[in-house]
Amino acid sequence: MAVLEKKLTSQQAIDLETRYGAQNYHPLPVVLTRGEGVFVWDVEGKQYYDFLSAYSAVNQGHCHPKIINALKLQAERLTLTSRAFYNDRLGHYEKYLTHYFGFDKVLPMNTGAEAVETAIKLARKWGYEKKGIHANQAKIVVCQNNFHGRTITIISASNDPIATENFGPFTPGIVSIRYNDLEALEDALKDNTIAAFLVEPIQGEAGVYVPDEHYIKDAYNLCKAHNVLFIADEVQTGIARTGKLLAVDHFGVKPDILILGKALSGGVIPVSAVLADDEVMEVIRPGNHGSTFGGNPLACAVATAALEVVEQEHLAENAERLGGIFRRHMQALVETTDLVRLVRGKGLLNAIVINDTEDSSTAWDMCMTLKENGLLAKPTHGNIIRFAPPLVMTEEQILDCVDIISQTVKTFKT
Ligand code: IF1
Repeated sequence: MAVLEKKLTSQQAIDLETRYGAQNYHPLPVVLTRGEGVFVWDVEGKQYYDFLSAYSAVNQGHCHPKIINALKLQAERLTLTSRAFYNDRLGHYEKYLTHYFGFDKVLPMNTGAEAVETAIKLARKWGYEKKGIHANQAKIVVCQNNFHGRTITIISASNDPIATENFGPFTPGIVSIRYNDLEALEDALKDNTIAAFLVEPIQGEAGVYVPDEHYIKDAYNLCKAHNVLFIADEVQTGIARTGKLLAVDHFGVKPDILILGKALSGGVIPVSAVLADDEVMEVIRPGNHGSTFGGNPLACAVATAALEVVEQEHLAENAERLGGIFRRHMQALVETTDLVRLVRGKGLLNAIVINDTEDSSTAWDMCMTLKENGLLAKPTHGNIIRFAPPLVMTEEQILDCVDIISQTVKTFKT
């Protein structure tokens, strides 16, 4: 008989992770056991609003029944064939996904970092075979304070010491410039060995930095003028999170390469994707790239359901509307206390900046009190708290959360 797992207390679960797990995170001390929609519950049965959504992977809400049902049906039929053979799900999914986002082709992968690596390889190969850059000279331009993942090549583009210290040597061919600075980009693009510009349309991890209104469009135009590919990393900002299907839709740009992840699967299993038109994607030929699980039938079924939910439940429109309500109430809070300097964001990707030093514990302490008050959020970079609930929230729920946040902030003194 299967040994029934003893029900753990929160502390017991935390102790197990401390004893047996690599300490590569510093989680908030809450142990979750169930999720449904906008709510999660800890092992003691306490209910919380999830205001992080697994960093925008659970846009459709926890355990969305339509997505879970698609998972179950496919899981009992065929989960993985590898790409050594065809299967009856991948072509269907590729057609659905490319039409959904308006590209000719898709290269399916699993995690966001893998998709970013894929985009970098694709851009370099395009640089050699289409732009005529000399062998091994291709460069990629990235922005300071970016977050694109944690592989060696991706952290080679990072200026965050915690992400890079003692992981060298780093991948060459990466040029880092200031975000939201068109002159810096124009200057970098004078180098004719630049193959691509890789950018987050809104910098998530850096603290939800929304660039100037024309930055993304002008950056795209600069790239076109210099025969450089524009790569949008929408792993966090995509899939309706910012109030449009893609964050680039706010700026009227269709990227040459689009990177998706996280909520592409509704947070059910890892699914990512790189989309491009034929002129770019045709440089990839059999054997150049791939992954065991890339485009597996289970991922195809789950991602199709996850995207259908986005469309059928009008999640982008909901994020746009509720995001506006949320920021208006947060702005009212900013005006009543010195403790919160500002609120910024788009759709339901928002953040408040705490009026304290980066190394202060105020933001963390605030998140600990929010937890006590039934709302889970986590600081990013010291004094910034990101607020990113599932996009299935109702107006009543977002107003309830505004109350929790406002009441919590007011218990802190400047
Ligand atoms: C962690 C951060 C967010 C991403 C963008 C690619 C990836 C991510 C724009 C890589 C992943 C995740 C990683 C996760 C926490 C979270 C995160 F805090 F790390 F930076 F969201 F801001 N591009 N972001 O945001 O995707 O390989 O993780 O699937 O590492 O703890 P991944």
